[in-house]
Amino acid sequence: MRLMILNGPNLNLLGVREPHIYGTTTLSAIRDACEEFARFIGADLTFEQSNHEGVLVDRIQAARETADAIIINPAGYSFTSIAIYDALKAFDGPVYEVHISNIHARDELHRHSKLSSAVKGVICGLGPYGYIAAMQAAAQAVNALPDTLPAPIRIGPR
Ligand code: CA2
Repeated sequence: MRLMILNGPNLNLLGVREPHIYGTTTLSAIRDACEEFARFIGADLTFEQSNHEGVLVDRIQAARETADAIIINPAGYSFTSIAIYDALKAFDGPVYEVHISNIHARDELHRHSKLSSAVKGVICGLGPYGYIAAMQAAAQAVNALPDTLPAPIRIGPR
């Protein structure tokens, strides 16, 4: 499975500013954990962060040729970006939206993601572990979890 993980604006500041909201884990530590989990499930991973909406749109478009699933933490663009919404709708594989914090428990400005109706699943409030949970869900969705994992993890209850 080819997996693309995209991170939106200001997530490069994770672990450095506002730890009371977003915790103390840096984006580089999250990347390391995702790379380790990708090796564990045999996935090819690209992991990127951009502060620019157009760059994120370009990456999502490129994923049409290079990825089987997308995981995106759109950060502030969750609440504003029709361009990212349109790009995600044009991707054929499963897309998972991840938020480190529980956006439903946040202030009005950070509560309603415009992108959620363009994705297969939303994970929020699990902290950095949300990325690993999303990777597992993405691999399960495209039937790419290793056979060695227990059936409830690979295929879930039927
Ligand atoms: O919880 C998340 O992952 C968010 O996507 C993070 C976004 C926020 O706008 C969403 O409501 C929820 C903000 C990312 C900004 O990250 C910072 C990290 C440290 C210091 C300042 C900003």
